[in-house]
Amino acid sequence: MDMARTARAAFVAVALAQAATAAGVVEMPITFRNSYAMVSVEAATPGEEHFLRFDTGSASTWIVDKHCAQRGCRNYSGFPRVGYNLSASTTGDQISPPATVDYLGGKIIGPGVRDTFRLGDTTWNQTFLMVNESSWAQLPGDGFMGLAFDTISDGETHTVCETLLGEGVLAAPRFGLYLGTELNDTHGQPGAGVLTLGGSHEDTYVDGDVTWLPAIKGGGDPAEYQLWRAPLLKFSGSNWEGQFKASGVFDTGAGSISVPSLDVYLMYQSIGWDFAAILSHDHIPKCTEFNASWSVTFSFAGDDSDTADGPDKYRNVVLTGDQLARPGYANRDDACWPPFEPGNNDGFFLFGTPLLDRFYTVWDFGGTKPDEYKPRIGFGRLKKEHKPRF
Ligand SMILES: *C1O[C@H](CO)[C@@H](O)[C@H](O)[C@H]1NC(C)=O
Ligand SMILES: *[C@@H]1O[C@H](CO)[C@@H](O)[C@H](O)[C@H]1NC(C)=O
Ligand SMILES: *[C@@H]1O[C@H](CO)[C@@H](O)[C@H](O)[C@H]1NC(C)=O
Ligand SMILES: *[C@@H]1O[C@H](CO)[C@@H](O)[C@H](O)[C@H]1NC(C)=O
Ligand SMILES: *[C@@H]1O[C@H](CO)[C@@H](O)[C@H](O)[C@H]1NC(C)=O
Ligand SMILES: *[C@@H]1O[C@H](CO)[C@@H](O)[C@H](O)[C@H]1NC(C)=O
Repeated sequence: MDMARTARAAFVAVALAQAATAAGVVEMPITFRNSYAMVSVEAATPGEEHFLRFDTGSASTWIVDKHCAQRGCRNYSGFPRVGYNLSASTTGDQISPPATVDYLGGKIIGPGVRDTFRLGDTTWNQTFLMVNESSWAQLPGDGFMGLAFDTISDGETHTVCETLLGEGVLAAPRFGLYLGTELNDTHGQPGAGVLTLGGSHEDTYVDGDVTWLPAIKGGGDPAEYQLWRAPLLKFSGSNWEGQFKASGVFDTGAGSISVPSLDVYLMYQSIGWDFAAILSHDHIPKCTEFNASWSVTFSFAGDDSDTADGPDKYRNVVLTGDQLARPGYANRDDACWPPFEPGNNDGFFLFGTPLLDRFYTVWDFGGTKPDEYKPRIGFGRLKKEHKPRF
């Protein structure tokens, strides 16, 4: 160990800790607990470590309070929870009355607070909801860290990323995500996965080029960036190709690839499968049917999608059959989950972890201030050694 360097590093760390630091790039190792991907952060003074589920499909950051963690909220997760205690923290303040957040799958209530967050050498003031009611009974941790846009965060709170961006702490206005090789349980330690705030690591993880999907606004009046969303123009398999206009939302908090109900039959038809037979259990997909001889391509709009058939009309995200295999369907090791689920009737495709954990993804704001944002989402094929294992 080079002592001179260590001493210098310690000095720099102390200097940085005094201001809202300029660490530049913040690495958050990912721990899987019962298939939930979690990161940890230290909050309050004195600090306590909290495990948070990071979620690109929502924006609020929240932590259960002591009462909710100890008795007040149901916990069927098998993991204990650490609650946040505002009155025990010398740096915490309440900033707003209770807000309610409704998710697909759960609901929370809690007032907004501001307190110190620490990650390695980086210390900053973070706003979040201090939750006293949560229906996330299976959540194997203390809360969420929302990675969608500030425009939809609740209770006068701001997202972790946009807070750090606003403070000038991040080297680049983006985060990079590699979910790792083990996607169920990393046995109390972080696995290989890492969420990188302020940068991304294509050189380490990506084989070939990154495919960038320009993101679009959606919701709000006037329209604003709310979710990581891109226009989907067609999907195609070996058997069928459909042109249409839908929106694709990328959501690390979703455990499936969910297709608008009206399109799900066609989606299966595109790979030569009959969805009716899957529903009636006449076709229980075997894992051997998921092989590299077939693929499904999601074609998103490129930059000049409005100029008819320009060379950059489509940006393709391709999943081969083997990449879609997820064993365990019908309680059988040799059967794999049907790869697409019928979803909502609102015309959007929800791309959850079955797609996102197959790629290195980069979530780029494209600017440091909201009025400068030009967001895009990057997909890079994983190098062989970084592919998830099953
Ligand atoms: C949550 O689950 C853990 C692990 O089973 C347990 O220790 C804890 O008591 C539970 N909490 C509640 C409020 O049930
Ligand atoms: C995932 O981990 C849980 C908890 O350790 C275990 O009960 C379950 O069998 C695992 N599932 C798979 C598919 O490995
Ligand atoms: C919260 O902190 C206060 C002040 O330190 C303490 O009196 C109280 O017991 C703590 N509450 C819980 C539930 O731990
Ligand atoms: C957090 O906010 C408090 C109160 O405004 C301020 O005194 C403190 O310096 C801030 N800390 C950081 C790390 O920005
Ligand atoms: C949670 O806090 C709200 C607002 O302070 C309150 O109305 C509600 O009763 C609390 N819930 C529980 C379970 O304590
Ligand atoms: C590959 O998958 C296709 C479609 O599910 C299937 O018809 C074919 O038999 C599989 N090939 C092998 C070598 O298993």
